[in-house]
Amino acid sequence: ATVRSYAAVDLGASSGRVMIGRVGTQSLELAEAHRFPNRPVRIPEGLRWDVLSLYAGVLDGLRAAGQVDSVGIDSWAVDYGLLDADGALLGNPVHYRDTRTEGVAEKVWATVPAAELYAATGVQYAPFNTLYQLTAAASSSQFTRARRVLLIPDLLTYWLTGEQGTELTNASTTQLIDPGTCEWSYGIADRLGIDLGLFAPLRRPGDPAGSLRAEVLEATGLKGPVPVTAVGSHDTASAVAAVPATGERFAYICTGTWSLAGLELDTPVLTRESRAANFTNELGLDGTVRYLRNIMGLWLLQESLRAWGNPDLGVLLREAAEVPALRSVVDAGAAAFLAPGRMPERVAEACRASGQPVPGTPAEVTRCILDSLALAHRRAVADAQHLAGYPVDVVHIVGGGTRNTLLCQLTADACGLPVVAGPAEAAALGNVLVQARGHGLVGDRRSMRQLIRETQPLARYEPRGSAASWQAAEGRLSRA
Ligand code: ADP
Ligand code: LRH
Repeated sequence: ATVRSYAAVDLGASSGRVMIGRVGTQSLELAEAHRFPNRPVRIPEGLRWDVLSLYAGVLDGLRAAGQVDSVGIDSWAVDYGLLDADGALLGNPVHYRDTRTEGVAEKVWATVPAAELYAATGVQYAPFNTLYQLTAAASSSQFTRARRVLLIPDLLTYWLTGEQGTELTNASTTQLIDPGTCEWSYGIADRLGIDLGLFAPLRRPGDPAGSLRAEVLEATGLKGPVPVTAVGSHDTASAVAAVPATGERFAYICTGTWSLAGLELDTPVLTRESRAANFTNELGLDGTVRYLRNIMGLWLLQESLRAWGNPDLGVLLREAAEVPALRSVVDAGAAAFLAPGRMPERVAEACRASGQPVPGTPAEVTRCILDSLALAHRRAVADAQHLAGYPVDVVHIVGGGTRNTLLCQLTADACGLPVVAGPAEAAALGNVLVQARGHGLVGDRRSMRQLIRETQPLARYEPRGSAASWQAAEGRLSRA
């Protein structure tokens, strides 16, 4: 039987990796070729992605992966690089946690009211939506020289192949796409003076995106031609494609630096209630809608670990499991936790401000973070079902957070639903399978999910205890 190899480049906010997927009609194996840290750098002008070091990591990874039938790239959303008239990168891409967008949304809403923006784009409010970033950048001298905006995966694709495009699932996070038509929202861009000509033409998952340039072949030792295929280049789109669900009635939580919790739907939910609840309608494979809420996620723990000098995570999680449950909780959806720095102190301050016991030791802070995340998962899963009128009977957790068994169990307890956890490298698997689909090795989304279910290790967590303690904790937060 035919087995083909695909390289999935998956860039997360905490690490980048190049994974090799070997796919046959009944088989799927994933192996890590190379993993490298993603370290944003603060310079006088602000917080920036070190995109050259990421590109170097991609080249090292492709070299380690060896000969493959195709390459696909996904990364975190919303951020972009600017190219000048010669196609050269203008400065380092700005990090979505940079402060340049503070107060920008209000200015945008003075021209296009928030309600109209939501009706047209379906995108939740987040200060870092590309729309607000472009508005913040508009008057800079760098921006006036820019002739092209390439989202991060599209920028790396351009460097690998010399070809420019804008992949749709990631474009849907810019707040400039109409989720009903899956085309640019020309009206919104026009009113805000955003030149959509800066973006390269849209491409969809599965579309060809060029082939590795001769220089890249030389740098990686690969033999050409090696095609690059557009995948769900938003990491969350690729991760959702790899949720190993059996039926349709499931919720998912993609856990990594962020927790993205919600549903896969056929049509967007653009109601007033949905906007008030800050749910987003991002695009997935085959025109599906990823109806979800952004939750701060394991960022809260990553930043705390950094503050503590990176102690052993396994030991800390075992200690946290011994701390009494739900002593204090914070709102893990709050934008107050977006910026880097002083995380244990900020968590403790939030507990103090809401009149709850203040966690002191790293184990106590960790427990508070995990309880708070589980609580935010519970709220998002409940709100999504209610707002979309779409009840579910199981919650799938995918991404790096599936390695945190305490978080998985707490999420099952909080949601009062069984949790199926895995795969941990969901984004890479979704990336691989879209490439394999182009070669006819897998069929529709259902069969992609089935192949993952049959080949990848999954763990099941049954809900324990009663909902009462979670309801009470929710009450403490809403009074805060
Ligand atoms: P991203 O793609 O956003 O960079 P990942 O999906 O790689 O994030 O998930 C990273 C997170 O997974 C880490 O912040 C950590 O909390 C969690 N994680 C990774 N390995 C383990 C582990 N062995 N035990 C518990 N948690 C883990
Ligand atoms: C997760 C993610 C998420 C976005 C955020 C900026 O990696 O792509 O879906 O909202 O990064």
